[in-house]
Amino acid sequence: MTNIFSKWKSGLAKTSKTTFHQIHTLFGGGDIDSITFEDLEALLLQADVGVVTTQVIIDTLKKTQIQKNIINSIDLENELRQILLNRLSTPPPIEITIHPTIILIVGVNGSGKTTTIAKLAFYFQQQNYKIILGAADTFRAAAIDQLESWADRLHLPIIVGQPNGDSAAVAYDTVQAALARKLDIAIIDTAGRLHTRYNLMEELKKVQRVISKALPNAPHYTWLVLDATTGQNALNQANAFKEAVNVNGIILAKLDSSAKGGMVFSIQNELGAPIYFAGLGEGINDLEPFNPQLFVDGLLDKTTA
Ligand SMILES: Nc1nc2c(ncn2[C@@H]2O[C@H](COP(=O)(O)OP(=O)(O)O)[C@@H](O)[C@H]2O)c(=O)[nH]1
Ligand SMILES: [Mg+2]
Repeated sequence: MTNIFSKWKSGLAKTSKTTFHQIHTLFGGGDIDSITFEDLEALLLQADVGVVTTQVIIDTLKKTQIQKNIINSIDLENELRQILLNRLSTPPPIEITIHPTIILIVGVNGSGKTTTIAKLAFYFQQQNYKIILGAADTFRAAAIDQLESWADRLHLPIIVGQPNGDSAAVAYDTVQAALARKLDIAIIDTAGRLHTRYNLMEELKKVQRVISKALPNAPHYTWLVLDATTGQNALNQANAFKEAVNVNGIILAKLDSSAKGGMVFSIQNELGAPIYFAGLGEGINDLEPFNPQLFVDGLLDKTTA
């Protein structure tokens, strides 16, 4: 378990060092003075917690301070920790009761989709599920190669189409193959960008529609991969995806490269979808199920240098 904590801690080091550790320093011990809340607000905004969420956190902390008559800043910091924790939810368990369960991965170009798919496949492989990948990002030949090389390394079957081919057809074939081979999970990659004559959201809707023709009620999961380094900007993108395809889960990639990890505190509220996983590095093993306690402890850990 200590291992998992150190993974979260090092994965969150950038956000922690730039802002949350300063929050810890701000509280510093001793009495609370009048500037604490203003400085705290500035630091939360700097961590990309977002204007609305920052205000809610500050207001809640002020109310708690009065209600509980807190005069010591260490006690106040503990209240802040609790307030931050209360804003996050543990994701529901991922049910693989339907065979095959179809997982569609969407997100803008470069957000981390393909890498995340490899990590997810590895994660499910460890649980002895039989997996197939679908390379439905037909926009770039390199994208297909990238997923193929992951499939090779993980010894997984993969369905690929032609570069610039029909991505919905690849998705359909992947579901068909998963059914025919009696596999447990199909994970389907998609493009984050298309040729200008197409509309990405319309294309993704089509992919979803075609998948449901191959298997009713599929895709069972449509997960949006967000690039944590883009902070609050990721939320704007996310809303566009949510409107087009029924996103029912979030994966936060590149949390380790981000100093804007504070975005996590507004993400669930704004998108109304659970954060299932966080990317804490580029390695195959660097995808962790999202854990609010480890996240908050990793951010505010008192031993952070
Ligand atoms: N540090 C770090 N890099 C990541 C993570 N996830 C993806 N990347 C990197 O982000 C870049 C884009 O990833 P890719 O999977 O190709 O994005 P896609 O265009 O959405 O498929 C690659 O260089 C990945 O190695 C992560 O969790 N941490
Ligand atoms: Mg890709």
